[in-house]
Amino acid sequence: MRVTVENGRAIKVSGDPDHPPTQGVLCTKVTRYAERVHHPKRLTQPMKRVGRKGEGHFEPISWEEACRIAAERLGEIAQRAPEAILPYSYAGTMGLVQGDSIAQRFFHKLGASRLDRAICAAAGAAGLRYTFGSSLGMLTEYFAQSEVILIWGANPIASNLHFWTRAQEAKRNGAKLIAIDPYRSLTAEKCHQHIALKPGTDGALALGMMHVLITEDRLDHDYIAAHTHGFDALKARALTYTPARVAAICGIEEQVVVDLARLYASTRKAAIRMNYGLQRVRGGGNAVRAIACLPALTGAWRDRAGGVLLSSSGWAPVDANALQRPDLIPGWPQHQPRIVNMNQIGDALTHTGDAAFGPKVEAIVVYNSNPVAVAPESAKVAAGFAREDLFTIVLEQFQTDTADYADLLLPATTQLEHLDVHKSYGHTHVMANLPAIAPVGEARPNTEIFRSIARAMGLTEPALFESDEDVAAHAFDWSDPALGGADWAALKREGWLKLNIAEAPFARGGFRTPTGKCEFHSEALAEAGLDPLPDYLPPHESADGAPELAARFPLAMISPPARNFLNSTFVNVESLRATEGEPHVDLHPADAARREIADGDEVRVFNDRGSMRARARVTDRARSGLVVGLSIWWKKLAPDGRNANEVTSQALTDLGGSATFYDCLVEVERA
Ligand SMILES: Nc1nc2c(c(=O)[nH]1)N[C@H]1C(S)=C(S)[C@@H](COP(=O)(O)OP(=O)(O)OC[C@H]3O[C@@H](n4cnc5c(=O)[nH]c(N)nc54)[C@H](O)[C@@H]3O)O[C@H]1N2
Ligand SMILES: Nc1nc2c(c(=O)[nH]1)N[C@H]1C(S)=C(S)[C@@H](COP(=O)(O)OP(=O)(O)OC[C@H]3O[C@@H](n4cnc5c(=O)[nH]c(N)nc54)[C@H](O)[C@@H]3O)O[C@H]1N2
Ligand SMILES: [Mo]
Repeated sequence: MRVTVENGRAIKVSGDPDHPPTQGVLCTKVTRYAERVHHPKRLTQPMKRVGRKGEGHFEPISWEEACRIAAERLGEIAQRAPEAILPYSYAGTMGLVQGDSIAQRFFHKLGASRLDRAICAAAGAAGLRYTFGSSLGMLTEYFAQSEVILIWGANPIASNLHFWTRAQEAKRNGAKLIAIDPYRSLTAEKCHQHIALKPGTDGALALGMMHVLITEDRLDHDYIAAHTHGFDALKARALTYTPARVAAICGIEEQVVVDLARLYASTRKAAIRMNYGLQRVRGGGNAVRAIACLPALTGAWRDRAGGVLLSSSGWAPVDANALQRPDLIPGWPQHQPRIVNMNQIGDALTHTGDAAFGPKVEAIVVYNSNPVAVAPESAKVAAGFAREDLFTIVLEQFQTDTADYADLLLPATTQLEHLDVHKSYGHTHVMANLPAIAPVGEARPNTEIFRSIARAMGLTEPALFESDEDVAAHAFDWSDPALGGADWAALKREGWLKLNIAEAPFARGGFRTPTGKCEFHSEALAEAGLDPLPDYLPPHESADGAPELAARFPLAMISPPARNFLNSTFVNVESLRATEGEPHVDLHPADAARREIADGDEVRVFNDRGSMRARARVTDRARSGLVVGLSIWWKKLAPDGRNANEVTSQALTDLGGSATFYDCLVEVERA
């Protein structure tokens, strides 16, 4: 990204035309980044709460005073019960420096609780890890040469524009594009075919495809023999998934399953772009694993335009230990502080503490995240944050729904103001993020805020006081061949570096699993007491998984990203919010008619966990039985002060402990 600066203000951001993966294009929301940075409501001073919790009333204080208050409260708790302190962070910035470097070191040094950062991608990451050994996949540039592209649980026009550019290039060259998504998304409507399966049934569809590949012998036997592990076991499993059975599970036609498998096997230039949308359900880890097995069955990996991509982040040799220093934990590794899953923050903050859970959470420090808006079962999350006896520090750029609950609200810099280094999960370049302008107001980088608090606490551990430059310089294992001998100075100079990865990375095997093969059968899963083979697991909340619940709440709700928002970021940027309008839910005409709901009616979406209001759009974009509420709205910018996470659940996925945002039964009525 290039920034145009005038008199110390960023007036424009634009894509860097020399950067191969993005080719000078920014997505809609990020083109508005300068508007966000200089927004009149940017937080510019440290503040402390006045008035009741959650009211959002603050008064400005000095940084010195803020650090003194933080140091006193955290210091007192750390002496008595360090695990009563909990950090909470995720995707505000995914930079390696402003994400989890000094912050993690600080919490490790205190012996605080650890956070399982599983709100987004953990099920898919586990699925890939058990199959390929890491989050590895096809190189994004070669999708342009594919002949068949399955866009599976992904909406790249909204959420991964640079991939969509490649897919369109392939389309112009004659490739066939197939969207697999319960919803006719912006992307699905531009594909040649849209397979609208029931949410959470992707694992069954992949196993049904395998059934056809096996029974019609559309397999690459040499590839399977040389580079895969456990084919006979997988075959036995897949043979139980006849196209008829799969069609019934997925709510699609039997012939669709057969044709999809045949088309997929018709060329080695068959590419799959999965994305995380399909793994936010109970069986998400297994679904990713099943899909990840497909290119090894047909030998698509032999061609650089064949294979599968969910995340490419594992190609970057990030040195997590150097960044985060788990060795700073007192008593490490014998002593391992408890781990709290961030998806269950509602339960964690409302727990009074016992032997199994450990101490009650007394302090939470939130940075790079807006849990009151983004975490599931929001009423519980808000109830937790509303506790008068919880000491809450929020590092933020804006007064978000979460910031309203802070005792201390500390102003943080944006990417234009601080130094960082990034990997990607959609392409295979690493990038330096250099500050373009001075911090706005008194804002400080996350790193500097944690250094300041550590100093006020009298901590002396040198790792807590390393500069951002020093942290960045150690973010990668520079001796890794993927970096081709480069170092931080080179990365800073060039802005970005392409990782050295073979064009067709698994053409000759070389998976990073214990067997070195693509593991259809995983010994590691068996050892963990889990199913060693991929399988279909019905959603927690579905007619198959919970018939009584489904009788009361017959509609499946998903809440994928709106095009103009980035999770809950950008919702407060007026120009972008104006384009999204107001919270909507899309409902199929048959479901609407049954409830006497007309297009444009205000409706209430509800289940036992809570409810939200939205404007109904009656449209066959949603398959029957499905409700779609594009997200993630700031609660306080929605007419009823609520968003989709009022109804989502804290239940976790099969693998990885991920959130199950799209595994959620509701009922809808006219408000
Ligand atoms: N504009 C925009 N871009 C973003 C984001 C954003 O909020 N806004 N968020 C970023 C982040 S953090 C992430 S993780 C990615 C997420 O981006 P994606 O990985 O693309 O995931 P989602 O948008 O969650 O879902 C994509 C599609 O999956 C569909 N889907 C839902 N449930 C199922 C299912 O069970 N099976 C199948 N096959 N499809 C299903 C949804 O209808 C949706 O169209 O995008 C990133 N990019
Ligand atoms: N219903 C529903 N819920 C979802 C999802 C969904 O699809 N549906 N998607 C889930 C997914 S995939 C994800 S990744 C999570 C994302 O959830 P979060 O990680 O909470 O991401 P954001 O909502 O973007 O909020 C990030 C906050 O960090 C702040 N921020 C940005 N940069 C910095 C910085 O440098 N320093 C500090 N201190 N703050 C900064 C921003 O101002 C913003 O308020 O949401 C999840 N929640
Ligand atoms: Mo995410």
